[in-house]
Amino acid sequence: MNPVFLLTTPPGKGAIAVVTLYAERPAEIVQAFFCPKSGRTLDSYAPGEIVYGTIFEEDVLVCPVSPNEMEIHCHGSLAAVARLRGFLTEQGAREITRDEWIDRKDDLKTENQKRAFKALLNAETEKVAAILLDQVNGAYENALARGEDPARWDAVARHLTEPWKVVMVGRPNVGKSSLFNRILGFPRAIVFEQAGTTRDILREKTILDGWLVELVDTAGLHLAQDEIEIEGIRRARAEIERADLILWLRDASEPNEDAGESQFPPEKNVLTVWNKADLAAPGALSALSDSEIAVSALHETGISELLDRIVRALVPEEPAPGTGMRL
Ligand SMILES: Nc1nc2c(ncn2[C@@H]2O[C@H](COP(=O)(O)OP(=O)(O)O)[C@@H](O)[C@H]2O)c(=O)[nH]1
Ligand SMILES: [Mg+2]
Repeated sequence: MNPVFLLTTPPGKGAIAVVTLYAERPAEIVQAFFCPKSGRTLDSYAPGEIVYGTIFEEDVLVCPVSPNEMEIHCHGSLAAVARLRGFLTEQGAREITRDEWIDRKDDLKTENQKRAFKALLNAETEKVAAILLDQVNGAYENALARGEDPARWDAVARHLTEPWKVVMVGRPNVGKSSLFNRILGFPRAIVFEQAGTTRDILREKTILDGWLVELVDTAGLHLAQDEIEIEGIRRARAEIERADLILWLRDASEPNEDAGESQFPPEKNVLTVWNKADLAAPGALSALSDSEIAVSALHETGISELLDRIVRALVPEEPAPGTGMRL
């Protein structure tokens, strides 16, 4: 086993840097430059014990993790890490990347487990982390062994690392930007009573029920004269092509008004959102279908129901713990 080491924490990114050394006898390498304060030799410490000491003047903690693995916790500055790197290299240890480290991990047997582990290191929500951890522990291989077909979870699996795309379209002034801000919970987009306020695409990442979502506000779809608006509409169409869900906003105060373009690609998931429900005529919203919902972005009514509907449209069935997914 040739000695190698990994910078677990990128230098300069934290107060403490953690460097992990893998070797036949890691203590022999580390004691060349590390002095335990106790005066004992490093190899007299058992795995799990923490050893306080110094590398020249600098305070360091050394943790024997297992017979072949030793962590060194030093100051996180670029200079301190560069010096430690130099010492380890002088002792014949080679630095490895995170990818090489994952490839060497012998508890990760399959490519799916390795991909899950890489994704887990960057998991953004507890829900995503729990699903990825299941895959690290072999949920996908177990599902195959039970004769199940994990392919039905492919879309969910893909969106553990790449957000679901939810695109808001509709005529100018129906309240797309108001609703965009409401869902995000902060005033990201400019809202204005004049049509044509949003001309470019606005996108913002958010989390809905633990799932990663990219919410996209567009210029709307309508016949425009001015060239900037026309380009905005062209961009909105491009977003529609890539959407996992389209929120088609309609104005509940003018239900009979021409709704603008409604020819979405047939395979697309579309939820019709009647906004400005506060201005709707009595009874106008009483007979909505399963693919319609009424809200008021201004008065914040119907928003939590809308969020539930968005989540159920994206992930119709919540995966049970232990569900196998192909990454
Ligand atoms: N009464 C009412 N007004 C709204 C509602 N949502 C948005 N508005 C108003 O409609 C106008 C256009 O809103 P905006 O979000 O800019 O529409 P967009 O052009 O579709 O992005 C603004 O004056 C908003 O305050 C709502 O639910 N009820
Ligand atoms: Mg707008």
